[in-house]
Amino acid sequence: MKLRIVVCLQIALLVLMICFAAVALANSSSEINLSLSKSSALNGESVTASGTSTANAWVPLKIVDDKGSIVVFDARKAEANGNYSIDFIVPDSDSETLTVVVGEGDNVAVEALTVEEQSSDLPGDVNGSESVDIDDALLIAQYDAQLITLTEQQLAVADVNGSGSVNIDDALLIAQYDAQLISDFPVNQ
Ligand SMILES: [Ca+2]
Ligand SMILES: [Ca+2]
Repeated sequence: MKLRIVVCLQIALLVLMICFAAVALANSSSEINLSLSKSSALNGESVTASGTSTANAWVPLKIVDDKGSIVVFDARKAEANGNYSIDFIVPDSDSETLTVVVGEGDNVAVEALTVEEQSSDLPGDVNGSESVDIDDALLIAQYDAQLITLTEQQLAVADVNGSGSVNIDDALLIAQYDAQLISDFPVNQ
């Protein structure tokens, strides 16, 4: 069922792209260009895509994640001098890199946007979710088992007992906190 929806969406997308291509062929258009206000951003941050296109023409913008799914779609009209500007919010996604595409048909411009890791100063919040729960404990357990690596920032918040190292003791404290057996961490006391 889910697959069928995906296939339908892909067909719809294809039809849409063909329509855009047909419109682009019908109108002689100026070459579009694109620049982003930043090349890397956090989820939820605002980024501005701007550049020049055909005067008074609609500029479609889409953002594609690293699995090829469109995660943002928007369109703005270019001004009489061809300038356009589109603000978008970096969507919540697992992608490390998003591809920003403006224009239509074969007149498109593409820029890459790096999604920065969420980071948090909250003791115990290893995954940067702004809350401390069992997911954070699991990350530390995986780190302790040398299955994953953690960034310096993550290691700093992971050491909840203030021992100077990050290991299963910290994970256990977070698990206890998650189970409401303790209400604070030694590092906060
Ligand atoms: Ca967390
Ligand atoms: Ca520790």
